Amino acid sequence: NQPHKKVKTNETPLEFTVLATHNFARASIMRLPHGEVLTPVYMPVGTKGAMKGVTYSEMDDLGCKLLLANTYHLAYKPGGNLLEKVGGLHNFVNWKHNILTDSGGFQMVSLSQLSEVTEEGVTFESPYDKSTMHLRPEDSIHTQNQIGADIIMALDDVVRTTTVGPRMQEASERTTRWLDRDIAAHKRKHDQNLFPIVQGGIDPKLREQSLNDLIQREANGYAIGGLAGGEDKVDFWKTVAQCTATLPVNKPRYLMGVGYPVDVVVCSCLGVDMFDCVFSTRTARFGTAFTDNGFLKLKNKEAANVFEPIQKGCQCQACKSYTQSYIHYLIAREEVACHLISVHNLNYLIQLMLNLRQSIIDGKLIEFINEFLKKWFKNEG
Ligand code: PRF
Ligand code: ZN
Repeated sequence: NQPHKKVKTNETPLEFTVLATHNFARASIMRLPHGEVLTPVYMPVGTKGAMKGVTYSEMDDLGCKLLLANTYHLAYKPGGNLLEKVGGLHNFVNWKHNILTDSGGFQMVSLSQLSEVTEEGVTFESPYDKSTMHLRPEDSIHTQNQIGADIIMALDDVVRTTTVGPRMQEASERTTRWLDRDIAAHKRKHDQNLFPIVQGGIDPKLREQSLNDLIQREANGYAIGGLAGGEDKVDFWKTVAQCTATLPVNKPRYLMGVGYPVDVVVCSCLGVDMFDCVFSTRTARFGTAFTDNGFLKLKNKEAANVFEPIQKGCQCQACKSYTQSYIHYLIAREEVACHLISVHNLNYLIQLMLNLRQSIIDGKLIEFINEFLKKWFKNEG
């Protein structure tokens, strides 16, 4: 297992080149220490240093160039020290392309009622063994430096999107104060990009304050956090639009936790460049596949009589080799069914982004959107 060579040696670990635009939508190339990423991009989530049900070599075959992992899970096991000793997560899992790590706070807060947030940081009781973990901005960045991802995330104070009043304001302002501690603690500025996370819920004034504060800190890219948490769709879109309209045009924008096909298409049109979500693989484990005509529930008995692939023309392993009927039969019996549907869903999203991106380059985004929406909502009349 050779250590992976970094392909970029310039002093800045991120170069972002916009190739074409259509209104707010952009087709770009993001150059990172482990190679180029074409954006808009969907990033599959391998929470614990592994994809659920999909190997890294399969991710490579799907053309994935940027994967997501979580600091909290990796800090718990195998731990930052071990990962540092083997030369980082890339080496540990033998992944030669890019990795992004989330900072951990969001997972701690969303995974448990047993977490407490103070100005110092997040304290959390592990659901695994009841041990307590303290995660201050300094700890999150230290662990992320040890993990060695190409993009690392600021520790943010995340509250429910629908929270209003002083607690939302406190969370948003604390996120900025923690960012300054993150920046001070960050020891690998030459080869790891620290992305701040815009907070402020769905309140335009708080978002504006957060945007202004973070933009002043001049990062290589920015994330939009605190959304996709049960807020109204219109509030969601308005907030994304406000953020993309204000963030610098020459830097990548990452919308956290969004990966529903219609949402990634709409938000790409609003100027988002990066997405991540566990939805594609989670829904696959419940037997649901993404198709051009919307969701396909392979558990339904109708599938037993369909002797065609999940999606005609799809080049994934599942569609090239198997019928819906066979996958329907497998679901009740074998783990591999979830695996096949996961591979298909990941391939679907990766290809969706590539097609959308190409349509921006070809000046055909409108046609692409018309076609996508017409097919996606076909079954709903
Ligand atoms: N912050 C962090 N990770 C996240 C989010 C966030 O706001 C979201 C959005 N709900 C998903 N993942 N650090
Ligand atoms: Zn497929």
